[in-house]
Amino acid sequence: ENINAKIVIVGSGIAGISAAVELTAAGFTNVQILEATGRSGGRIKTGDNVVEIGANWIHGPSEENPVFCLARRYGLLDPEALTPENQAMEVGGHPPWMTCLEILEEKKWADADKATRSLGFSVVSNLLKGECCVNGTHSLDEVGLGAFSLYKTLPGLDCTFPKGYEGLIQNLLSELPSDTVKYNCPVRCIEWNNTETESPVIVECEDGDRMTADHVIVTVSLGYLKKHHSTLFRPPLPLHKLHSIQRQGFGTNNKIFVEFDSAWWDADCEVMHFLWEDENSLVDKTLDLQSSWIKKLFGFTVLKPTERYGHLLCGWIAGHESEYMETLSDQEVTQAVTQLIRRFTGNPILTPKRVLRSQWFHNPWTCGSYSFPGTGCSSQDLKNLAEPLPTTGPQPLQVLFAGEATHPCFYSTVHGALLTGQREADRLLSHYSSTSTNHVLSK
Ligand code: 6YU
Repeated sequence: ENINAKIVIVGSGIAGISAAVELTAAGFTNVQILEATGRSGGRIKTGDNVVEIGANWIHGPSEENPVFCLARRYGLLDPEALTPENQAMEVGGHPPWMTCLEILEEKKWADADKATRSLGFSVVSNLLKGECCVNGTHSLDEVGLGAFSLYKTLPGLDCTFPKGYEGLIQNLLSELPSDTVKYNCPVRCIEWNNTETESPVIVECEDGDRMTADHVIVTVSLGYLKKHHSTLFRPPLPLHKLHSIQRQGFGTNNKIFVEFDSAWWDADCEVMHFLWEDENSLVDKTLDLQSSWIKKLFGFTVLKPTERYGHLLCGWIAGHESEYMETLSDQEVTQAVTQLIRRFTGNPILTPKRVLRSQWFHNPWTCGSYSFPGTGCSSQDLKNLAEPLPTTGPQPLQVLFAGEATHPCFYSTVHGALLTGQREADRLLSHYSSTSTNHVLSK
């Protein structure tokens, strides 16, 4: 059955694309994605040498994970990732915290000499920096513990896409009519509740182009919403929704890739952590960013296999220091990273061949990396973020909301984002199936 309702989707990331695929497959014939940039994928972005600038892993690759199922269907995974053993692996939580708890164990702690205590603090401080990267936050003080427990992990040992995460995007796009996505078309304003036009929503693009729609699915990042909500919606968002947008956290996690001609680390090395002797208190001091931003980098992971990546390290850095790093020139970042590596190895001539960093905070269409539950944020806030406008009345569901930050337990992930696109498509589907049932009944 064909459904003619005009649907506009703002954003061609995984949430927008999954909504379009679902709607198109269900018979909606008038689906248009408007994308601000010249490419699809948003925070899924693969660079040269299969380097992932954005999302890296399938978190919890097992049957319940729709990204895993799609990647398997499209033949995008290594054989190891498909094994039942890999899918059954329960990683749960963060193993380094065991070390952390052991260090802090009361008796050991009380008996420890000054140097051991100081080392203990340096280790904990480093683990906290890593945890800031996982959460995409400046400091764990900004993360609400109540909502933190909402995040759900799935079984399966995290795996990557050997040919790049963007393969998933390309495969999904091939399921859509070729003109579904309009590129370089930033949406400036969504006017809803219009009574003069036949369709209740008018979408205005940056170039002044205006189009009407029956429903608009907004998939822009939470960072973008926080910054632009007041101009993006006319009339403005209801206060309860706005407050939830403000309460939910959105921060920065960036990667710094560093390539060498040959490996100076052991063949079995997977991750290197940098511990600083002077970090013997866990208080977040506002340091001189210019001279000490690099200390926020918790360490490097070694990209494997070498045949695929060469001798490549990936550094991780979150928070304000990460945002400051984005403002530096390539040369300044290279210099800071080179100094760091020389200092920690004691080798004064180690020189990277190439350095490449992500800049998610200054990307005007993302404004950061991903969401985290802010302090004071509850599961009700997550519900409010996903709530469509309006929910009732003669013309409900004019503006719908999808995107990673709107998932109640898989926020900050690709599978979470994908499921939210499907959720909003399903919402429209059931709306139309119930309205058509009404027609049948009223005949
Ligand atoms: C995952 C991973 N991963 C690393 C880094 C980043 C992210 N994620 P999009 O932004 O993609 O799409 C919106 C589109 O809208 C976009 O194309 C815009 O250009 C467009 N747009 C904006 N404004 C517009 C306008 N006005 N008009 C028109 N268009 C407009 N996820 O599963 N595995 O390894 C990582 C990682 C550096 C930046 C990640 C990872 C997050 C995902 O990338 C992200 O959720 C989705 O791609 C978002 O898709 P979307 O469609 O919603 O938006 C315990 C506990 C705590 C909880 N956290 C633990 C989980 C850890 C999360 N891990 C992440 C880690 C890494 C390394």
